[in-house]
Amino acid sequence: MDAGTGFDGMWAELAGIGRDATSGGYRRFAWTAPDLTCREWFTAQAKARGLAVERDRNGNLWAWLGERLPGPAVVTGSHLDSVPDGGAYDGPLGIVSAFAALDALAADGWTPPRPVAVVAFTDEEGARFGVPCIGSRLLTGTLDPTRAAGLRDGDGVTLAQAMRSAGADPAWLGADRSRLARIGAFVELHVEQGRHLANTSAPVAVGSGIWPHGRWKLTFRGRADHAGTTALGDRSDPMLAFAASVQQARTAALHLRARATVGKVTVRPNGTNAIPSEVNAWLDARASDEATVRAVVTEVVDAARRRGAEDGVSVDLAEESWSPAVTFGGDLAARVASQLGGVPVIPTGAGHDAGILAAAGIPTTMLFVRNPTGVSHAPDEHAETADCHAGVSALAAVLADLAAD
Ligand code: HGY
Ligand code: MN
Ligand code: MN
Ligand code: MN
Repeated sequence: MDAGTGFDGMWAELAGIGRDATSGGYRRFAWTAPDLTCREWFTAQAKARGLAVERDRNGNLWAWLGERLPGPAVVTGSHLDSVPDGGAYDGPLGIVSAFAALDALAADGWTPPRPVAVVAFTDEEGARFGVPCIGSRLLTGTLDPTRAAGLRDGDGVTLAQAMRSAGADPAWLGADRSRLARIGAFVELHVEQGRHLANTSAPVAVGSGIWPHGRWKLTFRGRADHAGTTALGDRSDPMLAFAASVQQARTAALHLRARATVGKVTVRPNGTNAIPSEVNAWLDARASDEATVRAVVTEVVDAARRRGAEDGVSVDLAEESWSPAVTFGGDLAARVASQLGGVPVIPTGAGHDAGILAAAGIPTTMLFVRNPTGVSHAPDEHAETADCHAGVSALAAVLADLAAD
């Protein structure tokens, strides 16, 4: 069966959910209406294939083929949620490709000797509640369920409230060790977020690992006052220490060969003619090793505090999430690469649920589909249909190979 047959129809359906007509980007935040519609789509696709569907204690969706078969499960999947104005492929490509790969295998008469599952992890981007990979972190016991339940979105709604509003019970949030123990291998197919493949003839690559990375909240507290009547010498303007932090993030990233981004800021009271009382900014820092990431954060905070000291502005730092460096199981990555006929093996600076499972000891690898723009977390993210089909064929081959163990 041509891998594309099942893919194209599913892709057209899913790509229409949660797309913002103005920006062309997606706004599928965890437990909001677009996310719930995507979940309904997932459930319908699974049922249409006779797969047993379940939502686990943490809100992750699982579609099982041969659930009662003996042996460790081969699991594939990704996420359905997005960043604000995200691209179409980040997450959904892995889900649609998983169903399409099972279609292609079924059409070739394949029946799994072991359980196989498609999983949609909840809230991978952390766009609403601030912590990425909430579903896989809770599954693996690497996120405290009480902290998770109490995480608030920009409107003050907690994760627990959002789950209840969607008919899910947050009381059961927590490590799911028996489920984790059932996973023999995990493969996540994902659009490449970057340009390793863009200038090559390879439509698909294998992931070698994920850079360590984290998120920190910086709080700058000054004193609100009138923009027109307050002399400069009388101000405690938190915006200045904030500006110093952003400038230092770039300076540090340059000389430490790291990546640092401040993409989210809130200002209180946020008035054109009022000196702010408080600025909150979120730093995303990543590098090839943990020490370098931490060095970036230290430089940023030190620069902010130097400026803050001049203005009587305090600077507080809170680590919101940490994702350790991950090397995908050497034998699994090498095996997948050989299975696919020697495709490139590339690292990624992007975080994934695959990284969380790998860090929990699950044999894990990733397949990346070429992105000609290299752009991600933006509407210009793209993958050619032919490359998506190549990804489906590669995933089908890998799933069959792993299930044959
Ligand atoms: O932020 C990331 O690295 C991923 O796309 N969630
Ligand atoms: Mn992403
Ligand atoms: Mn992703
Ligand atoms: Mn006034």
